[in-house]
Amino acid sequence: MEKNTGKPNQQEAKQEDLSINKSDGTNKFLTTNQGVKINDDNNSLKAGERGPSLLEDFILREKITHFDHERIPERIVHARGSGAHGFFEVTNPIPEFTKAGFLQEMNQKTPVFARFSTVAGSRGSTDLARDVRGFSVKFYTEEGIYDFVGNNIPVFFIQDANKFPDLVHAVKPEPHNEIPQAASAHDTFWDFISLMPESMHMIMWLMSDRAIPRSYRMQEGFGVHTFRFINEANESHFVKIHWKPKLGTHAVVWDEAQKISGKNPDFHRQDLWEAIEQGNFPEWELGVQLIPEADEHKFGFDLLDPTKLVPEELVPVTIVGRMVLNRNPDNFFAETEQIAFHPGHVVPGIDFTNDPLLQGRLFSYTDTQLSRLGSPNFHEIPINRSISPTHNNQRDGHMRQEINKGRVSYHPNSLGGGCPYQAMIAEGGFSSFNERIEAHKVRQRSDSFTDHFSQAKMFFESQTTTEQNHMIKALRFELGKVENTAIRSRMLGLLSQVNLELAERVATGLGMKVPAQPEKPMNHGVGADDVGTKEPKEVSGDIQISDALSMIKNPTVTPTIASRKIAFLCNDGVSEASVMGIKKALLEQDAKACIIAPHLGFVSTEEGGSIGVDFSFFTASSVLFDAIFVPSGNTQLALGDNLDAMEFINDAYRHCKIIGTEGDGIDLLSAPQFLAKGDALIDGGIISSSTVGDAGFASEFINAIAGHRYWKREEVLNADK
Ligand code: HDE
Repeated sequence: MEKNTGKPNQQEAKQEDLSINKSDGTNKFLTTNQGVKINDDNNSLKAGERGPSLLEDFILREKITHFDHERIPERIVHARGSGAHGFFEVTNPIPEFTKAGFLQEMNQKTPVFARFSTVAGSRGSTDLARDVRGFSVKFYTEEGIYDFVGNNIPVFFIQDANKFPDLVHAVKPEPHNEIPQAASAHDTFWDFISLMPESMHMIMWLMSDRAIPRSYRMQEGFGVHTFRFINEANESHFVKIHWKPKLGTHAVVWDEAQKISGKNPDFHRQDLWEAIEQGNFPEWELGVQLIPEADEHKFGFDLLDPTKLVPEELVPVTIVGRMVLNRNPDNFFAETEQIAFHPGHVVPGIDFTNDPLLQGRLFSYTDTQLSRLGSPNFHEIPINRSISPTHNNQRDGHMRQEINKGRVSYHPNSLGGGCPYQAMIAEGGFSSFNERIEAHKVRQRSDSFTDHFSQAKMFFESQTTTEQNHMIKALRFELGKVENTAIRSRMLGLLSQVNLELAERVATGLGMKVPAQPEKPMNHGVGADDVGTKEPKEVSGDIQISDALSMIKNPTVTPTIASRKIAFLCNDGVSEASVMGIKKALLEQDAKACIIAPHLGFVSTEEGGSIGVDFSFFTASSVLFDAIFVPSGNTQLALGDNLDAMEFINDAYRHCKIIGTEGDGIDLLSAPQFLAKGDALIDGGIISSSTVGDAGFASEFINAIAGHRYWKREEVLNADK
């Protein structure tokens, strides 16, 4: 009987399982793959010192052959990603809603591996593309694998799986010239979107700062589809699954994102890796919105429609546990690349709904692993292997690892004593929820799926002015890159149905007018025989404003600067007391202080000593830091002549970052080249103290950094109404 034993601390079980496959060459001989010790790994076997290589050289042939086959196809979507190990811990058991073994007991721990990704770009593309982020978590439960395969945005572009290849073809680089990489700002994407009004809610999210997170650690996760939880009594509740980051949800700004892409395309990957190495373990709370079966039709939208979310004001999120990522992989390929997620990997207590997007996904994921990982035995790859034992009658195939004993590989059998035997439901056997279905076979979309604008409008109108401005600029950028004006015009027509001011302000940026009569979408969502039968519905909604949708309206519950990076702009003659005092205060809060100077090595200090330099202005950039500090020092003002230093301060100012100065450090901001000109533009995001070592200053500076950005500055900077 292998039903969940409810053992509370299984968190190391997956590491123990992986350990049998780990290899370490320290203090070992170099060998071939056949175990033969190698005497010379530098020279191939030749007929004479200057002669031809010999085919006989099995060492050379084996090494080159393996190298030739080192690459596997990248994921068709979500190719660029990064992951880590950790655990999930129950903080609020919910046996009344689900019998899933890993959610039953307080403090019960389950090992997990999480992978975060962008969607459109290739494996080597930038982390900071404007894109949805994949958010996948493999739970190694005692009842088998449960995969959460979600995104950092709670809705999706399309309602039916049949449109997914079209969507992905439209957003990927255009097929004739393979341009642009990891970007939606091109004609084919917006051509498709302009003909798909159902995508408008998702487009609002994609044009918001949610699509350019500050860090993988500072983003939410959503299951998108409505799933089911099933309890022991076989009762079903609809469930929407959320991950809420402990560090709060934060983003960068678009100008910053584009610069990061050049300065450090591995920005998110490195941030995740370093945070874990430094012991700042990323953490999320797992929350659920639970809806009784009887309430299925209670809402103004359809729970099966993946372009809709359930506003938290209508159904609150109940927190049930937390996930902590505390261990980096040993090997990127073996773990992060070979991990294979599948929304169809569920355990008893979790089940599907008839969301037509989800239904299509249930087919796609195993299918894609067959070509990506090359064999139906991908479940045997160590990172994919279940920690609960597997026994069945599946056999053979490429690269089979398991050695199945006995003569029986079929069921039912008598020769093997009927083994392996089926599990009763009470023994943990999976049985699908017995939903009653009585229907005609049709290729049609439900009328309840035709309201495409209410929630798009709710999302836009729930944002703060700062966030709305960012969305308008994003649309001006994206549509500004579209060459075909008919596509731009169709988009303006769709935007006008979300919010007229939004459409008009985007139109101003494009130098166009919002069309008086939005163009009717062609063939949208219906078959050729049904054109015109299902128009998008007029705007109506359950609620108009949902504050939960705004990042700025929801500051971090426990503000912290842990793992934030602060650049100290230094020059020869800097005050050591100023640098060391603030550095100490930041380190005490687990933040990172980096010394940036015109050259590497050391800078001499006012006091006659020296301070080690982490980066020169040439190798660092403001966009790679959360805030900057200009210490006191009588030659600091000379930094104003350094072009890179000037760009540093201008960018920090423009991206609404907190800038701290001590003593005469403030003078640097008065250099005429800087956007921030000392007293003239001092705002709430510039924290200064005229004296060095003022404890009040350090805590004010720290509190301001914990607030992420001083967005109010944009009112002065962006007079672009
Ligand atoms: Fe995926 N998706 N998807 N997707 N998806 C893949 O599977 C697919 C969708 C998501 O870190 C692929 O192993 C179809 C929604 C994530 O390894 C592929 C449809 C959501 C990841 C696939 C969708 C997702 C994938 C490519 C529409 C959010 C990365 C490689 C019917 C709920 C997992 C792979 C990882 C990956 C198909 C829509 C999330 C081809 C057909 C909606 C996070 O199977």
